[in-house]
Amino acid sequence: MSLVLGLDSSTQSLSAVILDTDQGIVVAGDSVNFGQDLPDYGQPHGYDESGLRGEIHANPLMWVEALDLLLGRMKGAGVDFSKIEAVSGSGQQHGSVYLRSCFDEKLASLSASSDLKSQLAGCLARQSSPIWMDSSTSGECSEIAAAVGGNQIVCSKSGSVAVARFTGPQIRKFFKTESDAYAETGVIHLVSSFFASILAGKSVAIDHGDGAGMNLMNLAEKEWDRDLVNATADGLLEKLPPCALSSTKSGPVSSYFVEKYGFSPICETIIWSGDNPCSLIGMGAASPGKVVISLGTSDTLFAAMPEPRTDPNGFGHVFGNPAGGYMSLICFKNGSLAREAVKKKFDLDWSAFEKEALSATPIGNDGLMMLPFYEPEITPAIDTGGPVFSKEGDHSPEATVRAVMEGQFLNMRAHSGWLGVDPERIYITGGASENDGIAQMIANVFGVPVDRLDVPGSATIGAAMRAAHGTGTDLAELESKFSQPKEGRTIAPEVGAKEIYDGMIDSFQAFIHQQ
Ligand code: XUL
Repeated sequence: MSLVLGLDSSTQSLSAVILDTDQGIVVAGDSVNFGQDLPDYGQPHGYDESGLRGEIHANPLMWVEALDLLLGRMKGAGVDFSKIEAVSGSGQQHGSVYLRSCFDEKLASLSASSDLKSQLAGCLARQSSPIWMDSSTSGECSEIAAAVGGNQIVCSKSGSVAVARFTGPQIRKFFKTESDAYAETGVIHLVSSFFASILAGKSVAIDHGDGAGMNLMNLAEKEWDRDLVNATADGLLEKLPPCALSSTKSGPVSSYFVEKYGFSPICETIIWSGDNPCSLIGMGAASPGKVVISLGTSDTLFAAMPEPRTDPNGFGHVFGNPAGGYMSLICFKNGSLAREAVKKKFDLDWSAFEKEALSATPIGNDGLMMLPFYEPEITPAIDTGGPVFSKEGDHSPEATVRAVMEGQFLNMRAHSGWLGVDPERIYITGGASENDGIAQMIANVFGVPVDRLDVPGSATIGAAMRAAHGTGTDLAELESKFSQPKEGRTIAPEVGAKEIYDGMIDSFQAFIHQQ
């Protein structure tokens, strides 16, 4: 028996899974929902909803408290952490945590008789963490791009044009608006490297997968890019942890976890990566060929890339592939948030959402199109102030359900052409991927069969697979055990559907451009 632990700190929850890599089975798992389990933070969806002008932050102490809660709950349920041989994790991308210089020292002397939150609270140089949903830094993006000679240069160096949610522009805003707190900051971590540091009991590196989502890392050199760093904020290089390969070991787990939860003192920690790079591993898509759509708070479309290739329109990104090489990613902010908004408006349950609405309406929705941008969208970067319909009037719940889904996946199709891949099959993951109606919609819009994997939670599974890979297990062997499509659940496109969507894609794009 060989057990590994994977953790995933996503927008709305912190989840854990334990894999037995010899037997190829999931042996335990649990999850803490920030809004439901830690209501005192007043962040029902995992972030502060009162931010102005596109500012979206979360409380890093909530994440820290969730870690104690999750491990305590699992231990209480009988999980024996002493058998875990390695641990790694996955974090929502781009979010950043600002820590005083005492962070490292504090981590080395954590006492198991207290909790993480009360011991780490004093280390925060900034009380809140900007997360990936933040769109408040367009001014800083322009300043960074101008300082290095334009967005083409930012993109050729970092794999993305300067992007509002990326960490560099967020750091620049902090540097400009809270210069004293910036000066007091000793180290800036991503969500992933922050958690990895807590587990290792010392400040650890940022991996190439998540590091590429900062507009600070030089993609070719896999090191901080001096021009980008200097264009972002004074003295930043000294505040950044090193960049490292995703498979880097960071030593045995901190004694805090040994004493409090019974981990073995020789349990190895592997640095964490971003949720999308971890999902690439969990989906068995580390080698080029598989296209994945992840349906979470955000919807993303990603694939491993043989060579880095950037999006001429500036929406797509190139990140490091945790297995080596590169991956492409396109992120759509209005994922489950938009689907939930429609469900809530009409008080629908999942079966209504899935079946009745789609069977009651024709493919193409009689020409009714919707831009489902409840929140300012990332791809395309547009703020419509809410959903926009192509026809006026009161639309029925059924037509609205179809409209939100057709809008989401037509938008995805319209913005993924630059990848230059013509998938023969699409693999889907994330909470909403279990919904057959959504799976059918994706199959119809893209005109290819859609598959789901046997085990849910590809980011968490991918994190656990990375823990095993980092300690010597062959990735192909792990994929053959944990990344297999669920038998009998392939969804084929309906006859004639693709042709209808082929005919709609130009008018959908024109509809976007009218806004
Ligand atoms: C990717 C992105 C989101 C977050 C969500 O660039 O911003 O998918 O990683 O957790």
